[in-house]
Amino acid sequence: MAKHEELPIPTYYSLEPVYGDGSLLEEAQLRFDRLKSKFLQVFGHLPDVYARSPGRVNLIGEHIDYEGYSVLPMAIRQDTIVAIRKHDAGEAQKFLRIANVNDKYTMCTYPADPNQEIDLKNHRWGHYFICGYKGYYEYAKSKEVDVGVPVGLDVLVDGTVPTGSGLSSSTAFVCSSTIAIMAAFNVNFPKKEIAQLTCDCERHIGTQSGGMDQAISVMAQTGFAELIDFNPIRATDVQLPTGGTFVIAHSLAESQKAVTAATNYNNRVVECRLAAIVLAIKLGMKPQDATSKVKTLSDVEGLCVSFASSHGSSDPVVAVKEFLKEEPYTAEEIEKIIEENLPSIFSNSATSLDVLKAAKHYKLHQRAAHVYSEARRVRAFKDTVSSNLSDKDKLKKLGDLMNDSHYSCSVLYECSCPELEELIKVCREHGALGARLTGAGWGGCAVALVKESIVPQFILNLKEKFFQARIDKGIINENDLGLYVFASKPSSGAAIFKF
Ligand code: NG1
Ligand code: MG
Repeated sequence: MAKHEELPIPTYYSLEPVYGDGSLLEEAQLRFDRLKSKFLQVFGHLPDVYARSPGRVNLIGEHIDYEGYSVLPMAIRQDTIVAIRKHDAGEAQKFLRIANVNDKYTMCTYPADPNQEIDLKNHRWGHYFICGYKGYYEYAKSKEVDVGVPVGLDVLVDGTVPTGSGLSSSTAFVCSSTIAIMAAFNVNFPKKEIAQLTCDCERHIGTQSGGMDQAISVMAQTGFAELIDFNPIRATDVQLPTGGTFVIAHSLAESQKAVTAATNYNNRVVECRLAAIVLAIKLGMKPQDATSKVKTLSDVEGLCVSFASSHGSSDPVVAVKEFLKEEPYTAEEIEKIIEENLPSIFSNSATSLDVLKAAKHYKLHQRAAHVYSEARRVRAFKDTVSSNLSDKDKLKKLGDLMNDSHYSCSVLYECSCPELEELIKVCREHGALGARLTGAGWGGCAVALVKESIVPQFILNLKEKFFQARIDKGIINENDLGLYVFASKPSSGAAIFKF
């Protein structure tokens, strides 16, 4: 059986292979019918082809993918679907017209130019499509695919992944867009290459993200979570224990990663890079080697572990405790240790320079301690799932690992928020074996592991103890509750549809 990552994106001629049967299939049929009729109404032509790519919930392994460590997400049923038509070469206008079934997102028009810059100061929802557009052309060129002269494109989008929720709505949109463009030009690549190119091109939006979201969105298999490894990117099916269900609940605090990147997401990427460089130097590397070669904490794990082993341990956190003080570092303190000024280390990244302008200090010890301990929890999660423990004992252990992960995200990485803390407390008090923030944090969703038999009661408890107060204040409508708290099963990945 060929490995997932070697296979191209599958092309289907009906919806069943992705949406199964029953209510999900009916809902999908309605969405695709509406997409087709609206496409005709807006653009006056039928689409050539369709693509879809799902959102994801990360079960464990938070803020470590950009540090080179494995993570363990699963695809959810919510996805972005895209209908696309390539203009004929002769057609005069060379524009990309990106429309959305949701009128909240008005049409965006861009030139048919793969070299166009994305205006980060003037964020528009359509910019994510341009990330995929640029990604396709950048990659096709590197593969010497003859892309011809860029032609205009008509595109219609329908996304059901809640935005700003830590469920990767942005990535579902970038992946479905990129795959739709490929399909319109009758080009396909192995999934691992699409996962990598969409990871690289989504960064055009300004966040220095890792590759987790794109890898799971592209390579997910129905019924399995996936262990995602990097360098090179690959996915291994993970059969979750029976008897447990993952319930996703939204804290109703919006996580606007693209807007707050300089002080949140990208700030942590910079802190991890600096922690890795300082650790390397403390562990004997010459400063100019460390500043030029060390990029991530996984680059220096070997040095940390060999230090730890001389102290009878295999835990890299032993080296963090020894060599990184717990007090925050000032820029000056770091520059003294690394013998170079920070702006020159990050001179090739405008978004990192934004971080340096905004940062007051750097919590190197805490960020490194989180990353190394979180990487171990992912391995422990995977080992537990494949152990010969009873399902009951597996679920208990997974729940404990999820709770430990949340503690580390909240206290060491400081990417939680009051609403998430309240929601997770309610989850744990009302039946969750484990509960943690999922995705970047600073808002968005929590994921709870719940015994299958009590899921309906659990969701009712969340409604009563968390959502009811928000319903009473009019923050959400009672009949929309299913958008904000729902059980999720490991769902399928990206696909192309031709009807
Ligand atoms: P979200 O914000 O949930 O889409 C982000 C990053 C991931 C990963 C997680 C934290 C993007 C596109 N994705 O996910 O790479 O770093 O945060 O584990 O920014
Ligand atoms: Mg995202």
